[in-house]
Amino acid sequence: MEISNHNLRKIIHVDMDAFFASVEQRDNPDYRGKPIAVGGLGQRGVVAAASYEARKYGVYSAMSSKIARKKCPFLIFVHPRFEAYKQVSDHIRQIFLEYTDLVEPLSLDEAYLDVTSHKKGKPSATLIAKEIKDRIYQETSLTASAGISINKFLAKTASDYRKPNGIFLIKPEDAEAFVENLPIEKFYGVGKVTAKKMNQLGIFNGFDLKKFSEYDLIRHFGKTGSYYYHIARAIDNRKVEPFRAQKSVGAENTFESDLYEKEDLLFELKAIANDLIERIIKAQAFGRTLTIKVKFNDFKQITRSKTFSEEIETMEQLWDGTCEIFNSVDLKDQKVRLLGLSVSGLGSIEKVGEPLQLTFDF
Ligand code: DCP
Ligand code: CA
Ligand code: CA
Repeated sequence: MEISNHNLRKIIHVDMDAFFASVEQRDNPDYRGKPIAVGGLGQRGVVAAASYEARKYGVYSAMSSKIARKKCPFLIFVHPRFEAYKQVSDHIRQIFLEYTDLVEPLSLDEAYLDVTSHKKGKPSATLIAKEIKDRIYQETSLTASAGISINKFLAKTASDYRKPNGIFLIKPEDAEAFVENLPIEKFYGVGKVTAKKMNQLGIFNGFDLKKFSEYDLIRHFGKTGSYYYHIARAIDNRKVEPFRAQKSVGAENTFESDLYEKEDLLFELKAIANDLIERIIKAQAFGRTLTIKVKFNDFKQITRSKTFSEEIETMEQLWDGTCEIFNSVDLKDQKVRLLGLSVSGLGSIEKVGEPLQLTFDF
């Protein structure tokens, strides 16, 4: 597929280096330059984070402390301090938000930023990423790695490419070749088990992956097959969703007196839908599943849902969907004391292949 410079986005992925371990080394001069493991305490402990010095010995996250100790006899085990990590996490998030509102944290130490349009008047996404890295270092004394590209998948892959303290840009015109040469185990979303299964199918890099049809990949890997099909072609149209952690967004109203007439109920429902669409747009929280909640005057409650083929992004879509579901609800001649509407199914990995229309110069 041809990648043109029109309809492209600018996405940055930032990920802190050896996060928990680096915070401990920062706050404890004794640990600096030494192999340390955060966590892993106790008989059956597991390493949460390993400093880069420890990694030289082959100590990694999720390794049992027993094995870690064998690999590195001088390894220093350190108790985690989650408040300290949370504080850094909040701090870097504030930095990100100075550049764009479209910040989607993936975990405490990493986030996607959509800087297609941003708040600082910078000429390039790479300069923004560099400035963010510098500011993180100046303000927290910690290093981060950043990846820049046209979508989430490529930006995430890029941030990993020059770790630690690295920055890497995958240019639009290089994206396909980059993915073709990428070893399959380096693909975000391909774990050890999947990598092994892919190897058995003769897939060792992006080039091999591209030889498989979407149909065959879905046959072998289920729904995720579609994700693999698209990322093999450097396509990932998932949006950066600031409120991704949020699973649903809703609005409801309890009436001053119970309602009975259908037209009264529809009138109230429309007001609730108006509230909801405002929240959806504000949070950029688009989902495909719409749920109506009805609480009767005896406090019994029912919910009815429907999943639509498209995400609900406009009042028209929301209202059409609401009427469709509401008309199928049997109210059994009972009085209603509360109505609610919610949208769920926000931002899923299956959306990678959906078309996206945007215009800007990279
Ligand atoms: N973490 C954890 N358990 C794991 C993996 C990670 O508790 N199995 C915690 C500790 C890490 C933090 O999450 O410091 C961030 O995880 P990353 O995967 O980003 O790894 P690091 O930041 O430690 O290292 P890297 O420099 O490779 O990003
Ligand atoms: Ca990290
Ligand atoms: Ca991380």
